[in-house]
Amino acid sequence: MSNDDKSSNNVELENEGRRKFFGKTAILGAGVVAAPMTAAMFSSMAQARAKDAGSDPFVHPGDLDEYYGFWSGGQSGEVRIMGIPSMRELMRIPVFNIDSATGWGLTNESKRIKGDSANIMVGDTHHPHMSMTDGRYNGKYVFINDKSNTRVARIRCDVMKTDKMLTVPNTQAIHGLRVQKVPYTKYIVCNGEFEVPIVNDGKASLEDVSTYRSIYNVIDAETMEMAFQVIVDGNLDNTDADYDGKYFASTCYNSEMGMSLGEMITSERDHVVVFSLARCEAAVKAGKFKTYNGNNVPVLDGRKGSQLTRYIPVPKSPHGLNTSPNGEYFIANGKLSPTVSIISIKKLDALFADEIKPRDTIIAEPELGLGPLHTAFDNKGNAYTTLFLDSQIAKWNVQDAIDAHNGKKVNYIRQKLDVHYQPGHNHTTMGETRDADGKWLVSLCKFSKDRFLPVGPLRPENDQLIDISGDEMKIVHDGPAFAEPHDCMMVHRTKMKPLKLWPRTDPMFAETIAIAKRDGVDVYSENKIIRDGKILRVYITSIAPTYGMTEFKVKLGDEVTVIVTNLDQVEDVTHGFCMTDHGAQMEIGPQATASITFMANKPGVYWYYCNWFCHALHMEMRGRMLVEA
Ligand code: RUQ
Ligand code: CUA
Repeated sequence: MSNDDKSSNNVELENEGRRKFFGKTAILGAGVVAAPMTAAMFSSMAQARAKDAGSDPFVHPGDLDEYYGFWSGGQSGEVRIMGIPSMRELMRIPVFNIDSATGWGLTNESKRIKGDSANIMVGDTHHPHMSMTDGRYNGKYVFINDKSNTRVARIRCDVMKTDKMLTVPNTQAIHGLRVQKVPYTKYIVCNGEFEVPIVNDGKASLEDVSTYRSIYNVIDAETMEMAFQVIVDGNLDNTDADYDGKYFASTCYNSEMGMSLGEMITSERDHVVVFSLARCEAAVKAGKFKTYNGNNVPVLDGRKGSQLTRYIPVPKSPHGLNTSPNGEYFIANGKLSPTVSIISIKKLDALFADEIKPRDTIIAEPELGLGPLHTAFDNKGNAYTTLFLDSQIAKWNVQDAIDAHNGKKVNYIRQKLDVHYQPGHNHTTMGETRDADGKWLVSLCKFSKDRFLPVGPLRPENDQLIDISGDEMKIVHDGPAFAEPHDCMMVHRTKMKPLKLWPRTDPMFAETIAIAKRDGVDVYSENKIIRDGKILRVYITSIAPTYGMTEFKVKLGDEVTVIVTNLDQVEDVTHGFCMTDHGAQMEIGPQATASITFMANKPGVYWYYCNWFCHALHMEMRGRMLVEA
């Protein structure tokens, strides 16, 4: 994958080009002789607009959003791209689900990416996070967890498609997920939420839970293979990384290792577990690990007393874990406690050196309201915490909270804003990086209740956009969302470099091209059928509005793979391929190759057609397959 490809284009340049074009047509249309707008004029206009962008969420038709938002699609198993501040949904990226529009999960290319879990059609995505360099988004990848099937996937941001997927072994239900921020995203870290027998072969019981473990998972971000795992005490919920490349921290809500709700909430305190990356890496190097369940993933023991971890007691059942963008604090959100716990990252060296006690790292525990779940940050030292039970966002000042903890008479609460209703995650623009800019806050509300027209018993959620550029938070938009967007992230468009056309050498379909080569077929020029016993490969090209092959014959019982190569070099001209009555359809982007396999088990004539509107003669873009009896 190369971002230097000709087809790549920076969004800023793209935008400028469009405006130039519109400027010219406007001038011609009015018949007025005027100098065309220069790029410099446009950029100064854009700058002027950007100055008050914080107060105007309205993105006029033809204008582009300032930020990309990556939204998890919850139980839909997908990820969505939003435009911020318009809150328009720009695209959906199928990940763990199957997708009728693109053929994701059905095409051979996507099945290869899904690998050993290709037969699993569902997912539960929670936490999308972008790769970073030195604590700043680098626009390369977005990583996403699948709680329901213990997986992690990677999305390539140049094509906005999933390109890697990993089933995490030895654990169950990947929940919290984050990336290493500094020096760059070498690792993705994620929490195995549910405690299960470490050797889960059916021999453990439901009564004796002494072999049950929870595991912290460290994945190599480039290869998307397991680097190592760490066994912990208690379960794990959410996690985050520091800005020094030294520590990761996770919340634990079930330190009791209880198996029922009652057992899970008995103790007054749970904990945050902090992992020392250097110590873990050294332990792996020194071979101080075990392996389980027949795989070779190094599993370290980070339970209490280990040199790899430290356990910091915090009030009962904490949930979100958020690092402040100045790199100073891990903030654990109380959930059942009305407080958040501020952990000083500076003090962790001393804690790991056993010079101080775990609770000494907590420099304040401000009370914010009922049900604090997650905290976001601006660039002015303020934090924004969702209060699930109060249906509010509390804006508070971190330094004032620390001062108040030290006895100073100061009110650290700046504002409480009603949101609608029961917020889970919230997120600020660029707020999980050094570039936090304090412009927009999104509150992902779990219930919409009366905010939209009723649509039956199942209601959408409500993603609310809040202007935080001034002293006062203001709700400016209600956004209905189907299937729970647990979490999101928002990145400035200047960080992104999406491609317009697929590079012909793209790894997404490299294996398909290699199969064609073995068949002696050049997919860019040839339309050919290769028969291999009862297995048939049908190579078809497409240029709007025709396929390169408009009829072919197969025999009843053949396994047919249709490989379509889209020769169009025009951006936005996507073709489809659908074989009627065979459950087979897919998208083929400009310059891409895609393939799908089905059984010819019904005799007769079947039309195949292009199912993505591509041309005035799109309806005519079709051909016939005869399945001979
Ligand atoms: S969790 S509502 Cu799945 Cu991110 Cu907190
Ligand atoms: Cu090709 Cu529609």
